[in-house]
Amino acid sequence: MKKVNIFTLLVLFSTFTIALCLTDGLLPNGNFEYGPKPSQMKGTKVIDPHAIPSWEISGFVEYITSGHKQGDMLLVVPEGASAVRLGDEASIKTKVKVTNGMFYSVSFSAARTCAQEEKLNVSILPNKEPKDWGVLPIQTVYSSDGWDSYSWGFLAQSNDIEIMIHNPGKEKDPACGPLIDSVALKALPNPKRQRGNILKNGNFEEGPYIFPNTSYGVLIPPNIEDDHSPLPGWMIESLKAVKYVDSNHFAVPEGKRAVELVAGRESALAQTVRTVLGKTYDLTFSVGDAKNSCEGSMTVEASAGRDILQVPYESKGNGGFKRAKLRFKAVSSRTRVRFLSTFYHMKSDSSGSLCGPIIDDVRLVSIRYPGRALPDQSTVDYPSFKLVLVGDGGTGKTTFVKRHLTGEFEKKYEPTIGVEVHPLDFFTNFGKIRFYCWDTAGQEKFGGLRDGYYIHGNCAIIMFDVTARLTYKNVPTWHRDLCRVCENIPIVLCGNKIDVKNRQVKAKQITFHRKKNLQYYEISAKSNYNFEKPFLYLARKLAGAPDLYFVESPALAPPEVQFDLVEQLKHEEELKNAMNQPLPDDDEDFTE
Ligand SMILES: Nc1nc2c(ncn2[C@@H]2O[C@H](COP(=O)(O)OP(=O)(O)O)[C@@H](O)[C@H]2O)c(=O)[nH]1
Ligand SMILES: *[C@@H]1O[C@H](CO)[C@@H](O)[C@H](O)[C@H]1NC(C)=O
Ligand SMILES: *[C@@H]1O[C@H](CO)[C@@H](O)[C@H](O)[C@H]1NC(C)=O
Ligand SMILES: [Mg+2]
Repeated sequence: MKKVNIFTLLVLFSTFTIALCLTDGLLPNGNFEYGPKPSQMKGTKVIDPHAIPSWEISGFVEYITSGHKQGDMLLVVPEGASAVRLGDEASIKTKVKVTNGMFYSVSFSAARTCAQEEKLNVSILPNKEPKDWGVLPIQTVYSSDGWDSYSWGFLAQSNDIEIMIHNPGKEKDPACGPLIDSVALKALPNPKRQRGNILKNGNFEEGPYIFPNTSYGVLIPPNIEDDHSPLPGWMIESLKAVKYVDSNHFAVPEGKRAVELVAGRESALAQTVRTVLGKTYDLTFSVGDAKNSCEGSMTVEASAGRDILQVPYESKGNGGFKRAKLRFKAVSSRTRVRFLSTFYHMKSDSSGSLCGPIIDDVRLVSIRYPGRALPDQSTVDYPSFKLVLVGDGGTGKTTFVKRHLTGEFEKKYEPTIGVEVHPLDFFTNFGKIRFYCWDTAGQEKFGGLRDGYYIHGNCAIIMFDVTARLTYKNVPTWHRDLCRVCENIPIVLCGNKIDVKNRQVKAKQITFHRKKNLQYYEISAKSNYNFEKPFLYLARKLAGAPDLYFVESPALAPPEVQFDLVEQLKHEEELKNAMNQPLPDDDEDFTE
C-alpha cells in the first residue's frame, strides 16, 4: 500500500518538474533516491531496464545504498542514500525537457571504486554532430571522501533531449565500475562581458551547477573545443581538470564563484580574445587560496600572447588573495589569455587531496582607457597604494617625489596618461608598504587633470608653495577635483619651500585643512625637511594603525639647501596656536 503511494507521488513529481521545463538543479530522481522494487533486482544488480524511476538503464547496473560494503571499503553516498554503479559498457539515460538552442551544463557526482583508470562517457541525444560526446577521466580523486562532481556543457538541439552516462571501460572485474549519484542540469546564458572587460565571464560567475550539499565544488574537465565547456567563455587546456568552487564552501575573492587550479601545469584555464596588433593591454586578476587547507608557496603563471607573468602567493590556507597585473602588447589579432599553477599542491589535512591556488576576477582592458589602467600597481606582495600628487605647477611636486632615491630609480613613465609613477617603499613596524606616487608631466599648468589620473587613488597629497600665494588660493580647486573622483581618501596638504626666507603664506593663514579635515605639514623638498611626515600620516590612515611608525629611513637625495631651523620652529609654533583659533567665516581662505 505504502509503496503505491510513493510511486504515485513520484509520477506526479516528475511530470510536474518536466512541465516546468527544468533548467537549474537535480534532474527528476537525479539522486536515485527512488530505486527498483525487490523483484526487479538480483542482489544489487538491476534486472529491469525501467526499474529506476525516470531512468532507463542498459548493461550491468547495480543499485547501491549507502553503507554497502565492497571488500573493506564502505560506500558512502553524497546525496541521500542511494547511487548506481555502472559496469563495463553499462549506461543510464534520462529524458529531459529543455529549450532548443540553449546552452546547458550537466553536473554529476561520481566515485571511482577500483584503482583502474576509469572514465565516463557523457552524451546528449539528439545530436547533429557525429562523435559528439565527452569522455571524462575520473582517475584522479580531488576530494577526501572519494566522490567528485564533474560537469560537461552542450548545446540543446531539440526541446526533448536524452542525457546518457555510459561506462566505456573494459575492465575484467564487473564490480569495478564507477558509482554515479546526483545528476543535475543548469542552463547557461551566453557569456556576458562585464563593463570595461574584454574577457567574457571574467569573474566566473556563470558556470556549472554546484551541488549545494557537497563541499568539493565541481570539476571542469579538459576540453579541446569550447562548445562543451561548462564554464562559458573559458576552456581547459591540457590534460587535467580545474575545480569550480562556490562561496558557500570556499573562500572566493569576488562574487560567488571562482576557479581552483588543482592540477599544476597539467591544466590551464584559457580564453582567446580579439586584440588589436600593437595595442597595449592590462590583464589583472586575483590570486588566492580557497580556505581549504591548501597551504604553502604557490605560483600562478599568467600569459597573454608571448608575455608571461609569474605571481607568487603565500597561502596560509585561510582564504587570502591578492591582485596581480600583466601588461602586454598584442602581437596578433587574437590573443590567448592563459592561467596555470606551476606546482602541485596537496592539502595539509592528511587527506592527501590535490589542491591549488584560486583564480578570480580576471579583467582585460585596453589601455586606451587610461582611467581603468593601474600602472604597475599591486605587483608586489606587500600592501601598495596609489598616491595622487596634485597642486599648481611649480609648487615642487616633482622635486619632492624625486627625493626618494629608489622610487626615482624605479619610476616608470606612462606615456598614455603622461605621468611618471614612482614606487616609494617605506619600512614600518608592520612590514613594508609601497606608495605608487603619481606625478604629472606638467599638464596641471594648463588646467585640471584628467579623471584617469585620479581614478583608483587610495590617498593624496595636495601641494602648494608658501612663497606663491596663488598656489594656496588654488588649493580648494585641487581638493574639489580630487574628491569628485576619489571619495573619502586620506589627504595631506603640504606647504612646500619653507626654506625660502620671505614666505608669502603665513602659518596662521593656512586654514583650509582645518575646514576639510586634512592633515597639514610644512615641508621643504630641497632640504628633505619633514619629507617622511606626509607618508607616515597616510600609511597610518591606510593601515588603520595609529601606532604604525617607520623603522628605517628611506634613502633620500642629499639636501640642496640649508635654512634657519629656529625660524621654522617658530612657524610651527604659530601653526599650533592657530589651530586653537576659530576658523574665519568667509569661504575665501585669505585675502590681503
Ligand atoms: N627653494 C626651494 N625650491 C624648490 C623646492 N622644491 C622645488 N623647488 C623649486 O621649484 C621649482 C618647481 O619645482 P617642480 O618640482 O618642477 O614643481 P612641480 O611643477 O610642482 O613639479 C623648481 O625650480 C624647483 O627647484 C624647495 O623645497 N625649496
Ligand atoms: C559514448 O557514448 C555514445 C552514445 O552512446 C557512443 O555513441 C560513443 O561510442 C561512446 N564513446 C565512447 C568513446 O565510448
Ligand atoms: C541538503 O542539506 C540540508 C541541510 O543539511 C537538508 O535539509 C537538505 O535536504 C539537503 N538536500 C539534499 C538535496 O540532500
Ligand atoms: Mg612636476
